[in-house]
Amino acid sequence: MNPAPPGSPAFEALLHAIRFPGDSDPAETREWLDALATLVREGGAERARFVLGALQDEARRHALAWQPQRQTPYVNTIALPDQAPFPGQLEVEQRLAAIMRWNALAMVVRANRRQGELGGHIASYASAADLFEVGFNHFFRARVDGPGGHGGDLVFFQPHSAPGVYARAFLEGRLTEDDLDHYRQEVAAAAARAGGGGVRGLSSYPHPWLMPDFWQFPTGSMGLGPLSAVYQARFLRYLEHRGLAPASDRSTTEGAAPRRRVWGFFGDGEMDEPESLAGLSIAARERLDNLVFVVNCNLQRLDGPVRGNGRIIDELETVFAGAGWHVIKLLWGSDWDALFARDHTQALARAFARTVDGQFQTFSANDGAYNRARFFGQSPELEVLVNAMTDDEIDRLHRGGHDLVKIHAAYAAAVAHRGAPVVILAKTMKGYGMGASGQGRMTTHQQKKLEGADLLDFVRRFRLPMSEDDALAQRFFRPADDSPEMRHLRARRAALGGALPARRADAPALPVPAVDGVAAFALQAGGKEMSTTMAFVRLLANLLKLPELGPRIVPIVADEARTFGMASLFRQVGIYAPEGQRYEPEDAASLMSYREARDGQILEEGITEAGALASWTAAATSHSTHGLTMLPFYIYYSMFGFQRVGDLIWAAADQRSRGFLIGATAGRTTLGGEGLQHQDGHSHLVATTVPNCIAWDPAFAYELALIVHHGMHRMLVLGHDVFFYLTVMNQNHAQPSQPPGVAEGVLRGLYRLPAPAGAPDAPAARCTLLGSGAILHEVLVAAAWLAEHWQVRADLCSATSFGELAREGLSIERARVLGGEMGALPWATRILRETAGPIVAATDYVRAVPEQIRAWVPAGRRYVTLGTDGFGRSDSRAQLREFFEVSPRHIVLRALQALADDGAIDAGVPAAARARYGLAAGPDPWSV
Ligand SMILES: Cc1ncc(C[n+]2csc(CCOP(=O)(O)OP(=O)(O)O)c2C)c(N)n1
Repeated sequence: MNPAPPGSPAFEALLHAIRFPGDSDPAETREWLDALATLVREGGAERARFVLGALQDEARRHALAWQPQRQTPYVNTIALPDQAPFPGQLEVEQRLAAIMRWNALAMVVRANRRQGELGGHIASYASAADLFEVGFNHFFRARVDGPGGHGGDLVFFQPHSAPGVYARAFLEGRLTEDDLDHYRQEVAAAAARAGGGGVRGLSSYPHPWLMPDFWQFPTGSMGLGPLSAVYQARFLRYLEHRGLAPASDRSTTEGAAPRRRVWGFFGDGEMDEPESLAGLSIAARERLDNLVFVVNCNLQRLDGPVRGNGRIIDELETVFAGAGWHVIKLLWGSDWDALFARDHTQALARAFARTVDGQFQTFSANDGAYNRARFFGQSPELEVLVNAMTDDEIDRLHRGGHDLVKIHAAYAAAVAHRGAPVVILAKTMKGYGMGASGQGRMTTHQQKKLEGADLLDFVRRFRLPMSEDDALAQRFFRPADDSPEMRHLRARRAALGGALPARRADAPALPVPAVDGVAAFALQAGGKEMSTTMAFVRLLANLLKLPELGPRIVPIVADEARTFGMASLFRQVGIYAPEGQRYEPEDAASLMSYREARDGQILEEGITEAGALASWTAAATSHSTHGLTMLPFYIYYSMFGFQRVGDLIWAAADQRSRGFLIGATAGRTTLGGEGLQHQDGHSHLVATTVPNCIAWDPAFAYELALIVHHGMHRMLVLGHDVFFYLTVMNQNHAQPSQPPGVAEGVLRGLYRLPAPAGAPDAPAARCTLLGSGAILHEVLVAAAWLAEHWQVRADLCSATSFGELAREGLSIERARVLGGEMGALPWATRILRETAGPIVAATDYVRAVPEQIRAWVPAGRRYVTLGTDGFGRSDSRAQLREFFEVSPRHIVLRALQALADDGAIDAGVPAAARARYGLAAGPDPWSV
């Protein structure tokens, strides 16, 4: 019982002591508190904030080293009187949510009953269902074209909650029952389709690659979703500021077009990923109030609690608030309102402050009687709050994230917030409603089965109008078309523009000029000294000047523009900065001055390859997310690409990105002094593992120009969902003009180069040298030495893409074996057949790169590969090429050895060559 009646002096004193333990002068404190209360009452909130700010300033003057706490009590941020009214038909929406839950559950359980290995998740969507449903019914806008239309909101869904999104699409008539029965059975569905069935397989997680008209954003790899969502929101602003997309409503004016928003639904466990938090600062710095994160705080991850001994919501509150986000805590449902209203001693807040998440989880896993005894039984003040409630009512007390009214209020506050991104920390229960075997259990994440009593409990708990039979058989449930549920569902989506998620791929094509119009300098280089990096930058500068294509190009750098000679672009097209340039740049007088502008075109990301890749992906998928084709070129240190942010590249590939990744100063020996952590010898190998990535290692400026042009044609004109990876290097070379007739070979990955000057007409023997990128130049010298020192004639080939040669070879081979088209010859075989003798292939990458074509080398021809396996070193390019044995003398020796092994020259020649060039056995460069 309350020790004193509320309002009495004794009660107030008690309350004060509880709120401010250790107060040495309660009367004085009271005066200050009363003064503040008067100020708020008479001056209003604005005035009160001003005075508190002034006090803080004064406190600093007195060097009090005082800071306001970022963490607030464990209660809802939105007070009951400030809660927006719920506009929907609450009961209908509750029933709809229950149906989604059921169908999602049935989908997983049925798939696993059929084939136990398929997997899937029930518990995550069980916690997220209400959060999704309020979005679908009230907030997520679909894209509507034409006047008065809307570009569509961009929604990132928590990946293992995908069954819930399918369940909704089923009710909306976008998926059939047969489709739901092919959840995680994409191969079987494809086979059924080939046989005339209309069924489609449903991917485990959101994968635009697998369901291109449905999913927009792959989120299956934890952490990439949050990062991508931030950069999507930023890219949306970039398009607006550059005048490429209609400016979004920045006011709250009634009737103004609602702004496009990025909504991101993520797990609380997922927030542990470094990428999840990596974009928080930029989102706040650029005031991205078009971005809402909803963190589904069910307090559990896969193995156990997210923060058993702490409170993840408190932790995330301080992290997000510290980064400058507006934080909305959505912790307790409406049925708690009455308890809070009766809780005059703030016993609830104090009890929450003592309860860690591991304990909250145990409370969710147990029933009302347990919660009465163990939570409310902690003190008389708590006990009295629930003494008029039954155990069942206690059991049904909702967490905020399971209360449609509270969720709606939080979302409404989020979309009304201006000047900062918003995060909603929604407290939910993992496995909500899954009964004694699921809800809040440690093992719930892995649960794929639900049987007998649990199924019936579920149906009862959510009041689903299903027969026991249907429940036990896990039949899908679809209310009649004219039921209030279905009518409401259709009406709400119609009001919000249609179904979602929906991926579109109907952006108009962009014209690509003829290659000689933009790259004559490279095609007719005529021996001019130039590096391929320089050639790339010059080509980019020319493309940027094109009236139609130019504005659609998005140059992206992660603080390396100067390294790659791109500083001139700062002035030419400006660096995107939403606030413009609020300072006089130190180099204002220079022709290449550092120019930031609100409509700047370059995305200068600072030192974040992950952020740069997320920007690149946003631009590379603009054709589908914005119906506006953009063409990003992200240029970076090649070591910090596929290796550093490879998983982001994989996700970009899933998302059907179109654009260019430029691995600059690539190769293990081309970066000279930079050493072990900078010298990349394997990005080309990783690149070949990404199915829609086409990787190129050009040696000459004309190759580079032809390849970039080819890529633009495929991506912008033909609309192929591919992206190009090109390696370029800073080493200057005399650039030849494009020889006649080579274009096809350049673009298929291999072509013959003209014979080297001084090639003997009547050689002692013949061999073939293959090279790519930087090392092709070593190969050219080796060919000259072979002729001059050993009277051996070398046929020369440039291999612009080993990966493409290998892919084509594999396809042809497969078709032959499976009885498809016969007789086609892989391009590599065709070209190499025109050459003679053993073949030596050398690149600036690991040997596995040229090894990819071994199977397509013409029969009977010896094939020797050279490469840069091992850790890099700091030294000059020449020293490094000696060390990795890709210098001319090593290439010559290998060619001679191959000829000797073939019996084409005297067996003693290699020894003579070793003596002549001073080569002897030593440790392997890759030895450890
Ligand atoms: C990068 C990465 N690591 C691990 C996983 C495997 N995984 C999938 S879901 C999951 C737990 C997710 O927990 P949480 O984010 O809290 O979401 P919940 O299911 O609890 O809603 C893990 C570890 C993954 N998908 N991606």
